[in-house]
Amino acid sequence: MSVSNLTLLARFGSSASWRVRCALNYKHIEYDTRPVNLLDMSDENGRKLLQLNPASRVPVLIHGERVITESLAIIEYLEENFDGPRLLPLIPTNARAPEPSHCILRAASSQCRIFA
Ligand SMILES: N[C@@H](CCC(=O)N[C@@H](CS)C(=O)NCC(=O)O)C(=O)O
Repeated sequence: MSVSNLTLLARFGSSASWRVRCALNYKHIEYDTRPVNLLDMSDENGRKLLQLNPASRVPVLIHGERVITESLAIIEYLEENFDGPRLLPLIPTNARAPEPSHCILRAASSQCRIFA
């Protein structure tokens, strides 16, 4: 799959951004990074973030026309759409319980808004 149109809106010190960067690099996926200054979103990258994610949080992955927010959702998207080393264990869909993923999403969403 071509990856030339993969862009990550991210912040250097953001753990959620690093989570996605680790996944991208582990899978050897090429991407462009657009750094966002969460303290001043008046520049182009900041305006892009506000346009794509009204929650004004990074990371945001842009893949062509698709916009994906939430680091764990991005990681799952990468796993399902790109080749490379696996990030998640191979578990048949019908054997997965919904609870674990809900718990993980809650855990990730409980990250405090340090810039609010
Ligand atoms: N649950 C989200 C958390 C995203 C998040 O909180 N990002 C922080 C940086 S680590 C952020 O953008 N904070 C800006 C703000 O809260 O205004 C995820 O996993 O992507």
